[in-house]
Amino acid sequence: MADGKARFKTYNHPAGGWGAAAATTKILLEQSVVTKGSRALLSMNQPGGFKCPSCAFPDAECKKTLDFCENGAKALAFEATKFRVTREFFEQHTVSELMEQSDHWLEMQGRLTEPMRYDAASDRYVPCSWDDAFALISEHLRALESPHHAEFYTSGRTPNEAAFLYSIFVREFGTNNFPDCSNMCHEPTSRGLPPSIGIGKGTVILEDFDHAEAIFVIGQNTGTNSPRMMSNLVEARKRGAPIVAVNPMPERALVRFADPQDVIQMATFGSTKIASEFVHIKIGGDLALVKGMMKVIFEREASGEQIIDWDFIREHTVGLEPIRADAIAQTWRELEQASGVAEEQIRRCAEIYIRSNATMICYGMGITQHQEGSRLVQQLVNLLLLKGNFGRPGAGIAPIRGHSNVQGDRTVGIDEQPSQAYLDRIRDVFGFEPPRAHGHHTVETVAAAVAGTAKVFIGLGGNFVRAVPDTERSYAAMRQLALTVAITTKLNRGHLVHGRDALMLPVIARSEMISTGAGEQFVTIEDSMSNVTASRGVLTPASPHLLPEVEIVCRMALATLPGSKVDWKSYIDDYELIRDKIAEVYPEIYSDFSERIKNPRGFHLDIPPRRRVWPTPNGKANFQPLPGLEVNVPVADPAMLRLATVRSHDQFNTTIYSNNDRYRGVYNDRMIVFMNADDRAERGLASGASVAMETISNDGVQRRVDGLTVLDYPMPRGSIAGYYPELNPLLPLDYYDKISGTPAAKSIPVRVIAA
Ligand SMILES: Nc1nc2c(c(=O)[nH]1)N[C@H]1C(S)=C(S)[C@@H](COP(=O)(O)OP(=O)(O)OC[C@H]3O[C@@H](n4cnc5c(=O)[nH]c(N)nc54)[C@H](O)[C@@H]3O)O[C@H]1N2
Ligand SMILES: Nc1nc2c(c(=O)[nH]1)N[C@H]1C(S)=C(S)[C@@H](COP(=O)(O)OP(=O)(O)OC[C@H]3O[C@@H](n4cnc5c(=O)[nH]c(N)nc54)[C@H](O)[C@@H]3O)O[C@H]1N2
Ligand SMILES: [Mo]
Repeated sequence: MADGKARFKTYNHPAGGWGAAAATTKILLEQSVVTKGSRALLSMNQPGGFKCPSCAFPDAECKKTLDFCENGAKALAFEATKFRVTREFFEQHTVSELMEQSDHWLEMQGRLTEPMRYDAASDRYVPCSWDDAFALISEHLRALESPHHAEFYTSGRTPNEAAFLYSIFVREFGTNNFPDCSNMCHEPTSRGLPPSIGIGKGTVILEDFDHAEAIFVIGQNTGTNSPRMMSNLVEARKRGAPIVAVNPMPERALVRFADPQDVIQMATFGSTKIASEFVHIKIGGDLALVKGMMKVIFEREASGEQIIDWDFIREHTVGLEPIRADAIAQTWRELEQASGVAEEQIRRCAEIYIRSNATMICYGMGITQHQEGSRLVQQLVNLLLLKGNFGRPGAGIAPIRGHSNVQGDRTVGIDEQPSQAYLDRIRDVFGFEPPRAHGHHTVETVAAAVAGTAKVFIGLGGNFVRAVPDTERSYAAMRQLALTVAITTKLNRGHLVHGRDALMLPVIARSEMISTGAGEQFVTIEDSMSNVTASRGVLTPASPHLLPEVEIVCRMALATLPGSKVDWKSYIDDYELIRDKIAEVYPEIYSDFSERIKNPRGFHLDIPPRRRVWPTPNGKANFQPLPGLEVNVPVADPAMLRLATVRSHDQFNTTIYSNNDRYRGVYNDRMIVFMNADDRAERGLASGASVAMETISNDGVQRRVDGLTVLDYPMPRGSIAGYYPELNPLLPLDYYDKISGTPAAKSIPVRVIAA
């Protein structure tokens, strides 16, 4: 798959440190943007600058002079690249030829430069004017029998202003079909938390890291996916706060980390041991770990110890008793078996939790991407509630979100299941009657394409076909559509797997300036801890033909909805008018938006559980049950292994920066199966053997990926890992959390067989 030979070399250094510094320089060099990139890096996450286009972790308040990380620098370098995809490029390559290229190759071609339309006769993308592009969209949308035959995807890099207008446009057009990258990501947070605590967002802020007495990091690869959080973990560790890392992969940065921004550590080649407790959990074993910890707590409480915060329980919660009975009823043998963790270690984890007066639980895709992802998130809350770990400094639940504005997009209306109260507000503010029926999430969108009811797909950012499950079926389904529109910055698979008509609409990126008839504009984003801040690009756009996302949304609306009640024209020029409308629709959290955003540090959206106020129907925090110890449908096949599809250190979702994964010791290859040597030997496979993987399912569909290499790796028995998106063909479309719609990408039942 790669240009050279795959290499494996155990990474013995701490994560971060000089390795990260060297990697940053190398990337800027490769994209030929050393001066431009370095200059732009100085503005990233600084007041008056732009927000890092990589992850959603908040930036530190003046703590560091430079607030970016190796992977933020990569995201920027690939956005600011000097390479360009021009009309000449498309003259030279048919779409079928491009389809043969790897995701990495497509990404390396550079930034898109002008709107293009697919020409079936030549199998090429050909230039097309912006006016013609909007006319084609309007023609297709207006020809539909029902507005529900169109699907409007959003990826989480889209800023608030564009996402808000998009949600208004689509609702005025007449549907709530809002598949979103969040539907594959932290939707179990957005759907799981509200019944528990009344809001689908995390409850901690950055300062809480300074007060936490214990931090759990569960199913999240911090050093790679939210590297800026490493500074907080390092500081907490130096203060002596225990950190419990729960992961089937001994992720390097969670074990040891040198802060590349810490001059002393860099100079002395020192590093901080991060996890005081590394819990080598089986895939899907977290439920058993939580129940085991609870069992310890309830049993010790029953024998006279005072552990549980009874004042808090009585005043603020409902539903403790069934949770207690269920935890007590579990046997240690079953808990050990389901978690893969010894009783002794579960007791140590409980001890850390018991001793701490302020516990924070951070979690990522290792928790959400299971068939019971939403209810698993609720179990983490149950654990926190026992000791009143809400509304107190250093305590709370901390979903670590992915895309930089994925949380913000949801806040401002990208929601396929909007509440009736919200729809009433849209009606009152904009004067049209929005559709009331719930729309499609991501999996339902693919299903509608498979069924042939979906006809038009518009993607505001992202790389839908590559991110969704069941690659082969999804590709075939998307190819049946009448029109696909990709509003993007860079070439990706989504442009190549397209409908009969297809458009590629290139946008101004996060790091670039937006100038309109009313002068220079800024956009806003909401990070993973509900801070809203302004983002002002500093670079000249990659091409003079790019448009801002806001303008593209407005012009789609102008072309499609001639009798619209919304003043789309005014929003193209003046983004403050958009923020004023956001304030009108969300007065509780966004009042005085335009004024408050003038604060260079932005502002924090209210999170009622921080004040021990619970916006649930009964006004309480509710313990939520999840019987048993399984978070996935059990499979009765002795050869079955659970596959987690994960990110490497050198990718951002479907964007592959390189074929290396430094911290895991993998170079020049992504077709890897991380596997316990005993599981490998049991299958009669040699170390480094070539293998294939097949999904175990009973829907009669054959799902298989060939060309893989087994790598002996410290995985728990029965748990294996490999890379997303290469292994998405193995993930069945109907294998998802029914509450949130999130595909169970961390627990695919597979067989590994000799090639
Ligand atoms: N550089 C970079 N940054 C990113 C991204 C990127 O691709 N690259 N993507 C962004 C996005 S959209 C997101 S959502 C986040 C994703 O960030 P993460 O949540 O870190 O996502 P993953 O890399 O998918 O891996 C999650 C971790 O879960 C572990 N895991 C797998 N199964 C289980 C399990 O059953 N239990 C437990 N406890 N752990 C398990 C894996 O070993 C892995 O360490 O990062 C964001 N930031
Ligand atoms: N098997 C498996 N599948 C998964 C996951 C997994 O862990 N395992 N993770 C899931 C998760 S958490 C997520 S979030 C999804 C990600 O799904 P998406 O968000 O759809 O995918 P990305 O790879 O982030 O999208 C990258 C593309 O976005 C475009 N882009 C970049 N910047 C901008 C911008 O500023 N504006 C616009 N308009 N476009 C831009 C570029 O063209 C780029 O090619 O994938 C999901 N799929
Ligand atoms: Mo994500």
